[in-house]
Amino acid sequence: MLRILHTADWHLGHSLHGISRDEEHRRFLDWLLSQLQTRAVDQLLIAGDVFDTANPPASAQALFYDFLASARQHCPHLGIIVLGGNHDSPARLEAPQPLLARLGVQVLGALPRDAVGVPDFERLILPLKNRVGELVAWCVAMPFLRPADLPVVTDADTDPLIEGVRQVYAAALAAAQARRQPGQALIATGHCYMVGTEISALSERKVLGGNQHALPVDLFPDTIDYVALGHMHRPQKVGGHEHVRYSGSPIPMSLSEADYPHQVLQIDFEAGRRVGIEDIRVPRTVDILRLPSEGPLPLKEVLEQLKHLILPVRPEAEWPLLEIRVQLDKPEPGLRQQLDEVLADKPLRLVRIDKIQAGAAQSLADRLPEDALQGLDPAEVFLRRYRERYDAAPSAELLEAFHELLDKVHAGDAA
Ligand SMILES: [Mn+2]
Repeated sequence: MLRILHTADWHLGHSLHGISRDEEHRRFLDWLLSQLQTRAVDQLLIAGDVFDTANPPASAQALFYDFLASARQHCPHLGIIVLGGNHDSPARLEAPQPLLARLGVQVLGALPRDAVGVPDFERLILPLKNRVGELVAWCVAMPFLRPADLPVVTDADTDPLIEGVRQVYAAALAAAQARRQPGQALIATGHCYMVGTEISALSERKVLGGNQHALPVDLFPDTIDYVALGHMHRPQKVGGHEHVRYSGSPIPMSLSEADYPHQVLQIDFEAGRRVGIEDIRVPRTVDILRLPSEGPLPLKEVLEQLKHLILPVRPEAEWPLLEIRVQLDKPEPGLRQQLDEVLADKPLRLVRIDKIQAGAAQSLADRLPEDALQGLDPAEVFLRRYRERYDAAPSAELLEAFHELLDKVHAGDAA
């Protein structure tokens, strides 16, 4: 028997419209620790984006290391594998490895290389032991792959990025197969964007230079018993494959992710075979309210609704985050003040006002407060403008073209 818990995309250190998520993360980690104990989990896989930024705040690092130390203390047999995501700094994630190895934690921030810079696929292959110390599975512990990690592919008929990733996985899987004995399971990880995944949230940054490089699911041959993926915040199976899964993030990373089911996955193996996958809902500490729930309404109606809103009393750290959607037919300079007045005695935190100007063809900059505009992702601005203009979502091709342009702009910034 081998029991694995798969999670990803914690984004420790995240803040949403200026509000710290530390308390939500702390509560998630407490809950996770209790799950690891009561479910007698053998191995915890964290498939990338542990931190929200390459240089996470001290509070986020403290949360992470406190969790790892507590896990060691309360679950002495637990193995933990930490993979770098596109948000993580590989070097920063790996820096405490000498210390963490003694706590049963293996960290792979980026594709490992030997002293002369040649990829060392053997180091990606980690043995997984069960409670009684038997080696029952192998894990191809693949972190997020950056373009510089990939071999140079010159075949003009293939996409060099996709083909490069394919070669890296093929080499690593071959190394794992060489060690695998009958009765041992094979597990792989990845932090990547796959063909057939639902691109929904704008908080999911794209991988490998754009969504056009979505990876095909046949990257993972049937010899693999389970693929633990990170990067997409909505939990999902890839291309209908039961065993190729994104766990999703444990807390919503943007207001638009409020309705996702937030969960971790438990996968059980018996004699080298996968015998069950269970999703375990993460309890939500802080609710996200988007009002009016039926969509933007005129200010008078919005104020009336808010006035009659009844909410349970909670500690301030648990007050719901509120987005208000209001329809305006003229500029309302006193808007924020009117909303603040009606919300003054409510246990709520207003984080965003979505103002829809009836009819007027204005720029987003005119109808959003400056702080809201700065908080917007360029892709979100594009999507909103497109929706305003054509009353529909842009096609996948158009979105890809947009991301390609965005990459070129960013590449120009970096140069
Ligand atoms: Mn990611």
